Amino acid sequence: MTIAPPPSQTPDIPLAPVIPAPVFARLEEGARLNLGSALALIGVGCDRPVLEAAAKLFRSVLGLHADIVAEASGDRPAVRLVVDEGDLSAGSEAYWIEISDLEAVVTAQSARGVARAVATLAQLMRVSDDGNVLLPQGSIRDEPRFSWRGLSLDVARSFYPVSEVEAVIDLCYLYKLNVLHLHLTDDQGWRLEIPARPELTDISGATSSDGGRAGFYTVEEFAHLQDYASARGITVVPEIDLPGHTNAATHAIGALNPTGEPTAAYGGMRVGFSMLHPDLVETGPFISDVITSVASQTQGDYLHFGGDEPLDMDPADYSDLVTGIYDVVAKTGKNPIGWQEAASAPLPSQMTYQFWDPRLSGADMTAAVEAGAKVVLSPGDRTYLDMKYDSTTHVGQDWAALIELEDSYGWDPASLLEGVKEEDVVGVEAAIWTETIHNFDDLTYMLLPRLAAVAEVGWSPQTLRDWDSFAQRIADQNRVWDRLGLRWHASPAVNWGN
Ligand code: TNX
Repeated sequence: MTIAPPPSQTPDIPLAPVIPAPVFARLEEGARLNLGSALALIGVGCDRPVLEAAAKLFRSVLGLHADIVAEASGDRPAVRLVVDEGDLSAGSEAYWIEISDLEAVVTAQSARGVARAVATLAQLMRVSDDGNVLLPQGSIRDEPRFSWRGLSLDVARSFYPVSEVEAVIDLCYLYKLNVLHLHLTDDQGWRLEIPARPELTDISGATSSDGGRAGFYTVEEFAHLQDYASARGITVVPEIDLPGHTNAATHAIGALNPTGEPTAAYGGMRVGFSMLHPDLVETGPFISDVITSVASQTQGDYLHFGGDEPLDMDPADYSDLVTGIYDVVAKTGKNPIGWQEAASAPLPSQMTYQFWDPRLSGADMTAAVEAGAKVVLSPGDRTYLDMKYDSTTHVGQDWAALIELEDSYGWDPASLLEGVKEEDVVGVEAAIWTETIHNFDDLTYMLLPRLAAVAEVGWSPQTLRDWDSFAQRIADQNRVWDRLGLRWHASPAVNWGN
């Protein structure tokens, strides 16, 4: 099978009520496929966990039963999910959906493409008054603009247990994000078990930001989270923040400090004061133990080593350490990624930088891009979802901006930064930092609705990006958030219907 590139949506065809907007959708006005009151799912070439993830999403979004069946009995209508590896030219997340009066058929070249189609179907399904699942008849052809569409979750300042991270993964799944970046270490806590260095989690797994929760993921829990994400076409990118933001490490291991003594636990909001020291004998073995362990625990291709805010660090020490850390990561076979400041070190050109701070000059990163490096865009004034919506928001910060829904939505990755073109951009990533966000309700309140806006920035072609259309389509999503019991913010520029 060949999945041809999708035709373009033309202005006379209304956009489907789906976020992110699909590249092409032609849905019938009145004609519906009636799937009955217990949804039947059939997989062809699709692994069991992928089908189970789909069934769970349909169940939670619709409040109705969905089961996985081998074949539909009689002429019971079903949703058929088909992986057909065929010609790979369309990219692994592309999918087709054809909905007739008999069945809904999804075709994709990979389980990831199927996962994206499932998200589209979950948003298109409605439950009729008599309890049947309905889908509009028609066709959809879709594929992402960027290959990296992420959310960075800071579990270091405030810990989020496995069940809550699963719920965050479910939201990423619903909006077709494919990267969950976990910020696992910082000054306030260390959240991933490193078997060779048990003191990291024994001591700094028990600390957090003031008012936040402590805890850590065991090796088994981290593996489980990655499996859970993978069934939804999502890759976990772990971040170990080095060589600054390291107070959790220096609090647990005194030998990382010139005094030989552990630093005090830190629960405040300051950044940039903690660091590793290149001249101490313990520093190299520590970096290598941690990175080697994290790499061996990581299913995905990327490992994030941080590199941000070396504010109090000698620039030569910073550059030495970052270069060394890059080499250790690269030796594990993982692709290194770091925050934009890492571009001040002489790193190889196959590096990926994550842009975040519009206040910094960015000249080093732009020069690195010119030499061939790639960029993930997380502009603080657009995609930092720990920024307050307005001055009255009860949690969050405002150093980058106050960010309403239209601000998260209204930008184009291809023209955000001088010297960074569309082809230099791997994708976009929202980030939520948790110095002030200490529980799940506050977390989803800050994510929703803005996460859906960033998802559309990363997925949909710029030609389909339109605030009025988005505002209309988002106005329907609170139906889903309410059913899931998630707290969300009613952005005033949207006419929330339900
Ligand atoms: C900047 S983003 C940071 C984080 C803070 C965040 C708060 C980045 C690379 N550094 O350490 O948590 O601002 O908004």
